[in-house]
Amino acid sequence: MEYNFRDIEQKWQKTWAAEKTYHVEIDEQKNKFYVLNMFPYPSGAGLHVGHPLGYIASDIYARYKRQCGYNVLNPMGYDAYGLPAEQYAIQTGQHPAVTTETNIKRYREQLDKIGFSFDWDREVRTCDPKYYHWTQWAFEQMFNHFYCKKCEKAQPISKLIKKFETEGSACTAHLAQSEELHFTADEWKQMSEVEKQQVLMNYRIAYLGETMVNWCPKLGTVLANDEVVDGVSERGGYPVVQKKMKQWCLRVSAYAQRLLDGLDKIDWTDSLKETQRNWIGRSEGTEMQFSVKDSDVKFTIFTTRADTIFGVTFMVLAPESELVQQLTTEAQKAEVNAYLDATKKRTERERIADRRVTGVFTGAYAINPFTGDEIPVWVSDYVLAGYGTGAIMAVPAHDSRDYAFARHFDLPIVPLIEGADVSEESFDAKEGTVMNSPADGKQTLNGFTLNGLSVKEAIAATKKFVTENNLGRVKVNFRLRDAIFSRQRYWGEPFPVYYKDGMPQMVPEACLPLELPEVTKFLPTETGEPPLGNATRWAWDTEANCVTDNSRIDNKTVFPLELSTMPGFAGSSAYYLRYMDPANDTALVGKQADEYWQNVDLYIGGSEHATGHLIYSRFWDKFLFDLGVSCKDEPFQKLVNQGMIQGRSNFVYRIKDTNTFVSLGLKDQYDTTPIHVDVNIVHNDVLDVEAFKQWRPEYATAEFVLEDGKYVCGWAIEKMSKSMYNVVNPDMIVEKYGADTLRLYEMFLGPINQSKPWDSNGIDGCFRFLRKTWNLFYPKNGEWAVTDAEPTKENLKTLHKLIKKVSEDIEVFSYNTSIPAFMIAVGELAQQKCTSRAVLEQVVALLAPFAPHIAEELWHTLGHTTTVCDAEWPKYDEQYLKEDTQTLSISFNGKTRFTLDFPADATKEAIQEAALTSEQAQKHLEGKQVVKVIVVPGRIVNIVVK
Ligand code: ANZ
Repeated sequence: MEYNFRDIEQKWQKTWAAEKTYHVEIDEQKNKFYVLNMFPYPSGAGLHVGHPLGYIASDIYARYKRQCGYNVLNPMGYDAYGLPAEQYAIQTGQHPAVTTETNIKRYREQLDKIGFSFDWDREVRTCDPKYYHWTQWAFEQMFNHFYCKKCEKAQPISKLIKKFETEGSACTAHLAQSEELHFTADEWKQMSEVEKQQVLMNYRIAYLGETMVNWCPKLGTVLANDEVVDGVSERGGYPVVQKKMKQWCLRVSAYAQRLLDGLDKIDWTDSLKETQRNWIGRSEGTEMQFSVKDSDVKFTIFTTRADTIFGVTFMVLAPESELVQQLTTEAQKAEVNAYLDATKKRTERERIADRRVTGVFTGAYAINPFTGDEIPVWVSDYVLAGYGTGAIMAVPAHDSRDYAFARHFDLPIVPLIEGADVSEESFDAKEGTVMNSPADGKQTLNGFTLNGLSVKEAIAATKKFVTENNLGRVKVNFRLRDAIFSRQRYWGEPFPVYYKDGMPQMVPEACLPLELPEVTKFLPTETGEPPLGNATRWAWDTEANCVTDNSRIDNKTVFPLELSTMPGFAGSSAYYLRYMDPANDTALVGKQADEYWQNVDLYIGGSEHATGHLIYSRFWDKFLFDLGVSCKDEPFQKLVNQGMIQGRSNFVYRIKDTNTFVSLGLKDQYDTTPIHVDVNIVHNDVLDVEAFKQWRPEYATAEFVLEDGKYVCGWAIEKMSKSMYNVVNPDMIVEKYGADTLRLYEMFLGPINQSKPWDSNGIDGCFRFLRKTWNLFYPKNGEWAVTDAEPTKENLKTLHKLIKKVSEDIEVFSYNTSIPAFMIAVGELAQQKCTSRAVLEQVVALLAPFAPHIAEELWHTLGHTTTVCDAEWPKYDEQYLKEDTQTLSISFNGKTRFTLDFPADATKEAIQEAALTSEQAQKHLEGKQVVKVIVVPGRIVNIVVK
């Protein structure tokens, strides 16, 4: 029988689906293993060969673990909310739900052809109300909890209300909060309902906060930093301004320390952990209070170098700081306001990246709490509003940005050590510090000095002094910000929120999900409200507990619903939990499912999610852990980043001003222009000339200058993209070579974590290998040849070498090295004319994770009636790998003369004896006396003679 991959693959895909081979349930008798892929956004373009790379890698591992006896969960779903579908809706009027559905169908068809072991019964779609029910539920929980930093845990807000009733704000010192508030229990009791709600908002984990956002008035929406380029929107080029807006936020920052500590407990790459550590950005420093001359105002700065207090020559406020208005003198008002207007146009990212020096003097002076010196207070956008306190003490002799500022505005630069060099040359711009020595020879009015201390000691001494004298406090700051959680978009999860007296109220939990309403237009309304403002039925009836017509809004029992929707990361934050128990309609995940599946053992996905999804879902999981919903406080135990598959583009060379194309080797003889040609009509860099003529009408009459009767194309490695015609569709490969070849080839391309170009040229090799494997079973005239013959020693050696190599490789995801090992083994077995069932059966079991279709077919032909997915993973036995003989070189006085074979386990004495008495040795020994024989088993025998 021939290797007919088409029939085989279709047959088994159908059987697997019909028999639910990949369906998995809790099985207390077995250990679990949870494999997860980052679920795809189903885009209109479908999958290209780069997409399945990670899925194949995880599928191999999932299948391997199953064969090792684990109960493996390997689910798949769709991250189905998102911008492209909404943009498409705006352009064409096509409802995003419709395009999303179409795209999902196409993805599913493509995925099905590759033979993944996904349990499709567990599929989730983030846009499905049954799914986002639990996204909304989690949001409500976050709204109803605050974070206590002392117990490092989320707590119900009802607990806080009780505390306020008895102690006022005394208990808030250890809480994660937007702003420090002070009130007594009595004051709390006197507050109106709205005032109380305002106070509580300060502590909620999901809260409405005033944040600076990139606002694009023309598009009517907030934009993410990477959607803004040079102050205008990336799409459309409309002006973007910095605007303070009320937005839903998640208090991710409350979890900063836990997010940092958790990294030590998980098996991720060092580089990914480092990226997260930097993103979290823990910084230990001091908050110090400065008073203002001729004013009651006091303000606080954050510094990591408290010891540099003697070198402060000016102070700087962030333009957004409320202090700017409070401190600016009449005389400076106009200048300051003009500056504030100018900086509004710049995004925070531009401000960090840009080293242009700008700023303005407020007219006010602060008092140095150590020396009593008067220091001018400036405003500049190099100080960021959202970090520390949004105000700094500037030490130009020690900090590069302060230095540049001082130079620009001609402010004094005072070194900590009298007379030290503060010239431009002395500045180590990279380090950002002129010198790292603490102040010497300076002291406060009351005699505090830092003389003779190291920097570290000086910082500690200053901190102590500051704390003891009530000048400030020690403070740990994190760079990690709270996440802005609202989007002015249509195609996202609606917030389960309505507004009463201007304050948000949660839709009762029992009424969830709150379904996304229909709208006639997907654009913002004429009055600038988000697209949900176009819905006519988007009000909440608090009596009937249901959505109702906007016309019924009376703000007594019927209230307007929230118009923003949730961002992309909402639906992807807890999806791994939902897969454990996808049909549960009373909980996100039931106790039993959660306790059995625990968390993801192996997560495979792109490294571009390092600071987005992978921070948000860790945060989300920790919150659910606090609630007792998730039993593990880290969602993803091991994480592997797969590399990108780049495109391998092909070129043809058109002779200028003609329709004639010249082959690569001859192109230098002409004046030519390279043109991208569709890689799908090029095979091994040879152009299919007829297909080329049909490719484009303008090439129908093309002529060719060939070399050796062929048209050879040029090539280059580029991003895989439609515009470069280098997109390879996996369907085509499956059609031509089969899914098993595609799977093998994707893994054969190189190490999973590296980026590498797709190069169809090598694919034949993988196909030939599978055919050769097939031929082991059907060697002569396609006749089944497997026998019950005892395996030979050689057979077993080949087999066990393969078991060892493949088992070790899989454990470290080194699939690209397993495949050559298979090729070698199959070659050897063919040479040995091995027909032994005992050997061949095990080869099939080893191959099953990589090429499941051919393996399943052979497995059944071998007489099995259950799936190869449950074939026990072969165990390797060291004894078969032992060599029977060893070949040693025999030298005389250090000169190698010949080699001899010895039994592998021969003793030194036996080797010596055999070497000396061997026939070849006699002529070298003739007339000589043996002085010494040195035997190194496995290496050499040296006979010293004289
Ligand atoms: C005085 C000083 C002297 C500083 C010196 C540094 C070096 P990290 O480590 O990142 O936490 N800073 C504080 N708040 C800021 C803000 N909102 N925008 C911009 N810069 C800010 O950095 C903390 C240091 O960055 C602080 O310590 C402060 O400058 C500055 F030789 O204070 B330093």
